[in-house]
Amino acid sequence: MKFNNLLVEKSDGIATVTVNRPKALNALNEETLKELLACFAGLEADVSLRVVILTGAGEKAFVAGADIAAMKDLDAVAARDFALLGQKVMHLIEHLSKPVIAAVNGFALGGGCELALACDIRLAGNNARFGQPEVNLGVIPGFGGTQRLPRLIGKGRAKELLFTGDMIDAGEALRLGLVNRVVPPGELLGAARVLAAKIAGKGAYSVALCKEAVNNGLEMEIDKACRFEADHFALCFATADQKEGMGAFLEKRPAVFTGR
Ligand code: DAK
Repeated sequence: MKFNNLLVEKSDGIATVTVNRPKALNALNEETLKELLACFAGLEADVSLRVVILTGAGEKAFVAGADIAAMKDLDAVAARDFALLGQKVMHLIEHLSKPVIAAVNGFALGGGCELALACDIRLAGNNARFGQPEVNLGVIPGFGGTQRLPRLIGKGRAKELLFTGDMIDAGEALRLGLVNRVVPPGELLGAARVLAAKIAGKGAYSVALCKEAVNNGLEMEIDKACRFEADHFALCFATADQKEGMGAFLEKRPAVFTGR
């Protein structure tokens, strides 16, 4: 599929999706959100894919937010539709059966920070800047920022970022647990690919079940969450990858997983 605002490249079971509106610092307008929806739906259906990397075009921005020019004159109904469209994208990424790694190569503000938050793992270039500056525009985050940010870094820290609209650098984001790792900008995509390749070499089904168990379990009471984990653990025993993984260990050879 051809997109106006996205670049998609696939190799060795890894897809790299680049938001490509560098003149607007990759801001998310309606068309870009709809393309992200179509793109990730296609990635979900592609059984040859193991991991997705999401990044922004150019050296300045991952995504500098929802498109302010496109939002300025919305009425309340259109604003709600726009927020729900963005939330659909975040939900699809968060629940994709394949891990999604955000490679944050500059500004990740507002909807851009929310996009990174919907990913499973965040790597940042040391030029990355994060923030939820919506209060500077007289609005609140609309793509899940008031919910995912406190779940990731804690209520008090999230509230400070949400109430002040302050921008933080990559080092502070690392200290707060907002990103997993910070690397020099020139090494960011390489680091994301190394991590993606490592994950791609594991049993795809077990990785997908890990993602599902973490995502769903965190919203449950602990005993129910552990039962949920046990059921997912049991499901692994219906796969060829479980036989291969355990067999290979006992035969003292590397496992070759097929994702089945
Ligand atoms: N939207 C549209 N255009 C943007 C943009 C954005 N978010 N960010 C940057 N641009 C455009 C600039 O207008 C400029 O365009 P030209 O003037 O060249 O045509 C170009 O990108 C380069 O930007 P700057 O010239 O400003 O570059 P600087 O290096 O000087 O500054 C910056 C970079 C990232 C600090 C600055 O551009 C900036 O502050 N950008 C805005 C960041 C921001 O406020 N992001 C949050 C957006 S609000 C909701 C739904 C969704 C949301 C909320 C509610 N509901 C419906 C309830 C989500 C809200 C947001 O994400």
